[in-house]
Amino acid sequence: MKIAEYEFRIIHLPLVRPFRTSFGTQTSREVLMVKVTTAEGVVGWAECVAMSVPLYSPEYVAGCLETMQKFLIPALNKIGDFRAEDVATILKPYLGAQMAKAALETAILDAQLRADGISLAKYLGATKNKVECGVSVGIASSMGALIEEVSSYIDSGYRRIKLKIEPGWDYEPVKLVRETFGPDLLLQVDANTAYTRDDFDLLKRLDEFNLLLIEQPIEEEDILGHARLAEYITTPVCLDESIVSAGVARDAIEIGATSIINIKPARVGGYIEAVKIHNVAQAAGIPVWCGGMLETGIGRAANLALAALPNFTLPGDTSASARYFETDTTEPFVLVDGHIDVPTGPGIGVDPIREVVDRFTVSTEWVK
Ligand code: NPQ
Ligand code: MG
Repeated sequence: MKIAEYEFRIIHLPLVRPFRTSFGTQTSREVLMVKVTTAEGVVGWAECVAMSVPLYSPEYVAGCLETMQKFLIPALNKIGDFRAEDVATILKPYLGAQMAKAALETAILDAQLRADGISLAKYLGATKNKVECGVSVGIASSMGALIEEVSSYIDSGYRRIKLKIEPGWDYEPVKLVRETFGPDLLLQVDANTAYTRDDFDLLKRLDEFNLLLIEQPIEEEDILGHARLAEYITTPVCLDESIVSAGVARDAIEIGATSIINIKPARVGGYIEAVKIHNVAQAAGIPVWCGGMLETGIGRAANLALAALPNFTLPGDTSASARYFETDTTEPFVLVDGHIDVPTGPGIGVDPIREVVDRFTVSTEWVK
């Protein structure tokens, strides 16, 4: 396959409500969209999940765009004719940049699968045609606002609630949600690295709430610290930020740092590496679930394909379009009885709505 042109669009989409985590508050989503066109005229799409500012990961929108333009695309152009399966190997000399690499690989894979008439779900090894969905709930402005928001998601049918926590917003809100909605609610928490090795006693207090898991309580590099915590508390520890490759996943499992894994394809360089993590975890008896990065429909479609693999046994952060956006870049994904359908068309199976993308575009660039 030969790529004739890369198109980059930066779009700004307003969020339906501010999303507060331990690392900041987002009120709109800046998204870098990637469109590739092959020499035969087949188009592929992906979105880069990096945020505007390097708060969740070291990557950020402007940096990803520069990395792709300056290093990654020239490396691909030097090879000229390649398959999507070759992209990771071609780009390997350039360190890090998982989100930038994932966006390019996914757009190229989408074009390849459209040309071959195969859906991404089938290509990755999906065994389900719909996936069970959870929702991530930001740090609220008050206890009342929290209960109102969680109530509305439960009423919409979400099968699992994830509360964002940070020091000062942990024990009390979790207790209130557990008491309000009862013992059967699937409930988990995500700290986005907000705690340290000195907070283990505080985190142990959450054991009484029978949580499904605690996600990434301490810093990304401290995998041993997570293993120590996992021995100290009964709530299962689930790594997110720390898992940057299948190799790290294998090691983290082996030392007992993670008994469940949040898989985000963009955090590990793409869907092909994500399937490797799925397989490593499956072989070790470790369940996985699909994370979310406030993707628009383009990224959401691809995540749903991945979440349809057999070891994705817990509901993911693959929420409906309406959780984040009033207007999505594709036809909206809707929650039906707690599930979202996995797209079945070739490639990611959805197309951007031209008029919507144009309306929210703030800049466009092309690279041949
Ligand atoms: C997580 N996502 O699991 C992330 C973190 C996150 C759904 O909780 C803009 C772009 C804002 C990406 C906020 C969820 C974000 C973002 C939070 C990702 O850790
Ligand atoms: Mg997380």
